[in-house]
Amino acid sequence: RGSHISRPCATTTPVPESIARYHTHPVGPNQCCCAVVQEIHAPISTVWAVVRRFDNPQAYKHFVKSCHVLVGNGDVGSLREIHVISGLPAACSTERLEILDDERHVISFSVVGGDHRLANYRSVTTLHPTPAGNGTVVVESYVVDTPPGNTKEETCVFVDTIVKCNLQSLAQIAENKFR
Ligand code: A9S
Repeated sequence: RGSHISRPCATTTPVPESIARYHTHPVGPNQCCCAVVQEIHAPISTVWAVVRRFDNPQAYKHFVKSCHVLVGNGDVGSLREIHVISGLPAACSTERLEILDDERHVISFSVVGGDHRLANYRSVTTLHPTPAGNGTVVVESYVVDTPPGNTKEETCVFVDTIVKCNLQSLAQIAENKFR
């Protein structure tokens, strides 16, 4: 894709090659790409049941006030419109489900509209068993256009903060369900 170069997203926690391949995105010169890793003390099946619901992101994303499915039944190609709580530099976002793989536990969506500054946002979330085998490691990576007036670093700090909040909330919910 022109000047887009595929490379694995940067993480502070190292991830094995077998996982990194899901988080290798084409990244343009005016885009940035980062990834967040979260360990959850609950089985993959419990975490996946929450994460796979494209129609219900507000179950764990506290910034989402409401979600309406515009097109589809939660299968690939479905479109949703989310409205976000006040205090954020946005009110709504239109998002398309890109991948939903119940075997490999991969979900991906892209932002196709809205009134925010995260143009061309696309994320991939994957679930993996912890080495001990009774927990889940969540890896969520994203690519996004660097908004005019911001640096790549600023953009990654902003988005990482949101994704970390989402994954910490996901951990709490899954751990409470499993307990
Ligand atoms: O929803 C996600 O999985 C991740 C992010 C980073 C969502 C960001 C957001 O919905 C806001 C929270 C409203 C922040 C969008 C698309 C733009 C923002 O500015």
